[in-house]
Parts: sequence; structure tokens; C-alpha cells
Amino acid sequence: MRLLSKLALMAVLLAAAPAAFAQAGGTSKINVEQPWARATPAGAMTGAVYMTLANRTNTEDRLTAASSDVASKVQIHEMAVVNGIMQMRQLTDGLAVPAGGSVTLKPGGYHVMLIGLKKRLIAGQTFPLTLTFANAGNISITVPIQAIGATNSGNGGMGKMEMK
Ligand SMILES: [Cu+2]
Repeated sequence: MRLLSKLALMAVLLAAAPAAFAQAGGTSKINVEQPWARATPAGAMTGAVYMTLANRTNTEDRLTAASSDVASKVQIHEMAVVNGIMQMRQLTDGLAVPAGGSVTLKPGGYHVMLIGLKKRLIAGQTFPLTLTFANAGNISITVPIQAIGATNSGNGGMGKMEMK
């Protein structure tokens, strides 16, 4: 079901992409829209960051790495249901951002994984995150932290994930 909706979304993005984004102005090759992170409970060692990446160029780009002061390691992950169990894995080749299109990182799907949290993520606060793209280079953003229960997708909570 998730795969089907993902494919449907991709089809929509591919169909809409060239006309909708070809005229985009501005200086940034990648727009980082609505970044947010979920607040973490005391003692949690991991967290996740979500956002939409919009590619304003006619060339595919790729989110290849990320870093932040709040975590000792930051990885790009995806989640998927395997045999009825939500699992996640690192995207070692990065995450593609289609030419003139966008990709959304959200609970239950793609996310930027904070590993080895150096401080608790508290709702209402923010932290810096630097995203590295193959073409667009480094983009530094400020990530607002939302309440622990915050979600866009119902039951895709981090608590159900297993490391693959
Ligand atoms: Cu993850």
C-alpha cells in the first residue's frame, strides 16, 4: 500500500514537474521546505528530521549527507514495511531529488536520522542542520522541534522501527 502510494506520488511529480518548476527564480538550487523534527523523550539516543526538498533546476540532484551539532552521526534513511514490520535502512547512495520536482521526508518514509543525540530535542526549540547535495552543495537550515506526538501520517512512529 505504501509502495503504491509512493509510485502514484512519483507519477504525479513526474507529470507535473517540467512546467511547474522550470520558471522558478531565486538563487538556491534546492528549496528546503517546512523542516521539522520530533521532540525526543529523556535518554533517547536517536531522532529524526523531516522536510520537503524541491529541486529548482532541470538536473536531478541528490541528498548525499547531513550533519548537525546535536548528533554525533547523521544519516539519510528510509522506512518500509517488510513482512508486516516497519524497518528502516540507510540510503548509502543518498536520496534523489528529481529534476524540477520534489521529495518529501515524513514519518513512515524518508527521514534524516540523528544518531548519538548529544542533547534532548525539546518542543519549541530549534537546532542547526547542514544538508549536502551532489549539485547544490551544502545548505544549512534551522530545524524547529515539534511535540513528541507530532505526525503527518498516523502510525509511522519511530518507536515501531527496527534497525535492519
Ligand atoms: Cu532512521
